[in-house]
Amino acid sequence: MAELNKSQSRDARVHKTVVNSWNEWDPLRHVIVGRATDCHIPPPEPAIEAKVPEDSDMRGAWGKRPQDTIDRGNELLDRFAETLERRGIVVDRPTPIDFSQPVTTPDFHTDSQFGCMPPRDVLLTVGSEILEATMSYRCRWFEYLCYRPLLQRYWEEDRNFRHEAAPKPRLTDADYRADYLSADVGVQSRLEWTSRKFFVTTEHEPLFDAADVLRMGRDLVVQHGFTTNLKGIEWLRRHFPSHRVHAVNFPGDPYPIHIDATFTPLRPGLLINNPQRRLPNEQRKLFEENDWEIIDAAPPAHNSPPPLCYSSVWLSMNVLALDSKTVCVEKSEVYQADQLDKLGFEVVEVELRDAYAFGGGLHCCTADVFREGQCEDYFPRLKEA
Ligand code: DAV
Repeated sequence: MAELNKSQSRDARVHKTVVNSWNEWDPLRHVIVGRATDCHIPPPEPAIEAKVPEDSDMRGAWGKRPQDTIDRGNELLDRFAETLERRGIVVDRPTPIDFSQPVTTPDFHTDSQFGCMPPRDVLLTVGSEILEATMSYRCRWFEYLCYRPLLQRYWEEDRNFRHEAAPKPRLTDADYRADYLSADVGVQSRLEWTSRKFFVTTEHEPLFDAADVLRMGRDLVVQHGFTTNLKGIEWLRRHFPSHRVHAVNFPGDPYPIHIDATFTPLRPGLLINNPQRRLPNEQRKLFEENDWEIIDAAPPAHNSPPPLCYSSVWLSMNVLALDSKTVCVEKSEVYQADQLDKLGFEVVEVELRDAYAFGGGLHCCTADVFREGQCEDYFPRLKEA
């Protein structure tokens, strides 16, 4: 075996895929990094109308994104993948489908799909399982297909790997509150609605995006918002009976999708929270009683998102921990980098801002396959699930 040349040894390593990841901070060894290829701005649909900010340049625009921006996005994603590989992390990439294809199911129609830049939204890795989320946008219903070549390979290579898929939702109009469909709801009404958990998604059927879930060992912390409803959280609770599943919500966010620009664990005992979207006091107890410190995240370095971007400026805190001492931060996010540096982390600068528009930041564009470590209890004062 010592005689293997480089490409053979790489093959040998690839054939030893093991799926295992229990949290957001143990040493990362194998990850999926998304692609910007063929990414489309999807046509209007209820969930998207609710999320695209009222003053966004994306309102009314849809279709394939300009090729030069896709090329630039891919260049940055490829470089990020190389940075991870240089640190010894195995990186896999999705296989884009033709996102220009319309989708018609017995229940809905959409004129195009979205893309496969943010695997974090679709794939939830819990231990030796990767679970395909229900998703909650019609244009993202088939996005799991981009990851099937990888998941099938993992299934062949790792006999303990559990490949699971949550029940595909119907996504009829019954899943969405018509109140949100008016283009001029106004930010004040949105803030009032989201603070009382009146979100665009109804409780018609279980809905969740994987990026609403934080993995913290035995505990899963799930954001209730536009992309995950209470039935989705209940579905996760029944699906992971050995875990404790906690619903959280963040008043202050007029467009609450995905937890990873709002509440970011960095290492056991330390979380940063978006200061404009603070966890309500009642919900802080869970963390404080178990010796977790929640501190305000540093402000973003930018006043507005890049062009044609869904996400807010708070992608600044959408960081990827490589282990509990090392964190990847977007290169232009100098305040976030400085805060992490002062907290004692090694900061790895990664240029990604020109790829944000395709689906998010460093955490969004990755999905864990393998982190060292096992399932631990970081909330020892909680009673059994
Ligand atoms: O702040 O716009 C972005 C999350 C992307 N996964 C935000 C949330």
